[in-house]
Amino acid sequence: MAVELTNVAPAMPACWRKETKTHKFCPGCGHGIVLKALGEAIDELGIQDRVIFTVDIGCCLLAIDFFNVDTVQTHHGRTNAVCTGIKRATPDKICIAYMGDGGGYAIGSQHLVNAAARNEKITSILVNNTNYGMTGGQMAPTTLPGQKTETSPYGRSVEQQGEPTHGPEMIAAMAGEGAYVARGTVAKPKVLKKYFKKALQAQMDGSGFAFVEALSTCPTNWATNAKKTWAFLEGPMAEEYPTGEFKVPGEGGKAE
Ligand SMILES: Cc1ncc(C[n+]2csc(CCOP(=O)(O)OP(=O)(O)O)c2C)c(N)n1
Ligand code: SF4
Repeated sequence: MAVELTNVAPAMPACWRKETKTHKFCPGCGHGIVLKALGEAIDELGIQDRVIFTVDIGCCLLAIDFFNVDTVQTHHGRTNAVCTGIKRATPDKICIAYMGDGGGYAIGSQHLVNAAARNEKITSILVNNTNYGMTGGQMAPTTLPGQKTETSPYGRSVEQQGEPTHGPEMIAAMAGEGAYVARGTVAKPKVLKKYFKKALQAQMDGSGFAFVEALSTCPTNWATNAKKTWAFLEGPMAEEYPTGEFKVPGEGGKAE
């Protein structure tokens, strides 16, 4: 359902709230690009009136009033579980879980893994910015080997903290037939939107669990200027985390 907009810039997705406010993300944050791609995907599929959006605690919660859709704020790490409950209670709704890498891969990993194992018919979106953004840049499961954070001042040690989590690879290996799994990046928003559309379509078709990780930027905690922010995203992050489709209903799939 297209919603008539009054004071939204034409480039904004129609499903954004018409009472626009200044967004709350830091300058250069990737969350806004991820959300714009998601909003356009919702618009293009024409599902705004069916969407229920659940947001984790973290900088992702700043998306709570972005879209003109029903939105639920969950406890940190519990977004996939809450989203699953809503979907089971209202199967005709399109339920989207939105979280950070701390929420999804650390405290909430059990919910992500078990939602995938049960092939829950939800769309789960995880923003990988290699740190805990909201709480000041602590090490996350996705922090790169050698990357300095507030809690790894000498760089992440693989010996002590293990290898970074590769979520889509893990979910693709365990989710059942009909699941959709991909990793995109804010460096390629059109491709990211394509993945979101496919992940939403999988839910609309009832085919299986849909999971998209989005590589994103956090210049505030990385302490980077615009040039260094983009260089980190397209250099070390892209190297550690290949983008592409890892599982497509009926097809399989592999990273680029
Ligand atoms: C149960 C619980 N534990 C810890 C916290 C503190 N906390 C708030 S946000 C956050 C980390 C968020 O990081 P991430 O999930 O990576 O999202 P980002 O802010 O980077 O988008 C933590 C640990 C909390 N709110 N609730
Ligand atoms: S702290 Fe990082 S993730 Fe959070 S809004 Fe700022 S740039 Fe974005």
